[in-house]
Amino acid sequence: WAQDCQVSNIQVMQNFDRSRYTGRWYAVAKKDPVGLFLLDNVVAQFSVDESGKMTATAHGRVIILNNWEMCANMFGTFEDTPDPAKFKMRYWGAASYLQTGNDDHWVIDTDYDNYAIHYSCREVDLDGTCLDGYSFIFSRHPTGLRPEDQKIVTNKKKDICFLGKYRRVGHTGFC
Ligand code: ODT
Repeated sequence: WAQDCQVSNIQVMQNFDRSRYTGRWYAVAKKDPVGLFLLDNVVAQFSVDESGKMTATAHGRVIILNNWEMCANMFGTFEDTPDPAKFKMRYWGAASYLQTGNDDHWVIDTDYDNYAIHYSCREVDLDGTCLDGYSFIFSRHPTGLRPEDQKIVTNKKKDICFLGKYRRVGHTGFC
């Protein structure tokens, strides 16, 4: 099908299995939203609680008040939707001056063991395309994506109309 960049037509992971998604994911690339927050050294840890709800923690280097660099510890709870791969993520920081919000959180694709592609559109334009969104490419490996996963990820970046908009997310040990 022709890729038309309509947010409502974006294909997400089929039969998403939240329990296989649990554990640590290293961000290797990010497409930033307007007013970016997490800069680098981003690691997310997903869990499923007793009631089956997905939760997560994340940390990453941020700069707040324009010049104060710190490691932000963040928390998120995920509200289910009729599509098992689409969630609403409510998030907040360990400290009150960190960002809070309620974003869409879609899992576009994952093999659970190596790579995952996350997508969030914060603002849909009048024409149905995404005006302000962000996306993380995650790897189970702190060293990055395996060569065999890179093509899959590139294709998915194209499908979500973010190809060429990512930057590499480094892991320097700051957090
Ligand atoms: O960094 C930005 O520019 C915007 C994103 C800020 C959201 C950070 C909230 C993290 C809350 C804990 C959840 C972890 C799950 C992370 C998975 C994907 C990225 C939100």
